[in-house]
Amino acid sequence: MRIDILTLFPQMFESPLSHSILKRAQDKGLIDIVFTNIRDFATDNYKKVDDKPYGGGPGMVMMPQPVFDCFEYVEKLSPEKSKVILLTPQGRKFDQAKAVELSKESRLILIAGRYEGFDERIRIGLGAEQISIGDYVLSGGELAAMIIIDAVVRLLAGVLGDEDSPKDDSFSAGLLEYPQYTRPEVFRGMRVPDILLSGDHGKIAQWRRRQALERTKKYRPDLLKNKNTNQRQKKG
Ligand code: 4FV
Repeated sequence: MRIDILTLFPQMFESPLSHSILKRAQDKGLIDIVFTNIRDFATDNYKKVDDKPYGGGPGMVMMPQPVFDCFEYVEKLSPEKSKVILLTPQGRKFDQAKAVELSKESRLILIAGRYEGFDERIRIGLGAEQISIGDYVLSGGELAAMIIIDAVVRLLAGVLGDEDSPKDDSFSAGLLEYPQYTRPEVFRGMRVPDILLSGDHGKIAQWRRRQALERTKKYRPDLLKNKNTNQRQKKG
């Protein structure tokens, strides 16, 4: 998978992408991550990429020209069809289902904004999909882009070793994950549930399912509503 990132702060990505799973995925050639600085496409001497909002109001807005020119330059860098994503609080909320969907693309182009946001013609003109990582305002879209990269790349074949397969991730079945335990059997008086020591995989799977359901009911009942809605929709 090729991932292009358009940003005013490419250096912000250096550290998060150069450790553990994401570094290994790049070293294995499973992903190719390319950064392009939007400011390199500013046309005036001051390398201006933002301007005052029409109609007044606080803050500054990302100008269309530098983003369009940067995008059209990046698009030509590779023949693959790309999925263009604008990171913005106005976007559809990112979730595991969207991560799975994006992991099937051959190329992603992520556009990270700054200031108060993008001139609306950027969204319209680039036919970009808007994605939000949550209902809060960040100082920039870079962290949001990193979160999407992490959640998508770990789903790509060959990225996660078998030891940590995403198969029964939280949310993959629309439920929170069941409780996990590892050695020792007793820690500070707290015992591992006997069922997990029974070796009866049928009973263990049943216990885990029940635990996942109970936890979801307790901590995220909203997920159960979505789950039932999705199932009803599937049944049609
Ligand atoms: C954001 C979010 C986010 C808004 C203006 C950066 C900031 C500036 N992006 N999910 N929440 N972006 O807050 O994706 O462009």
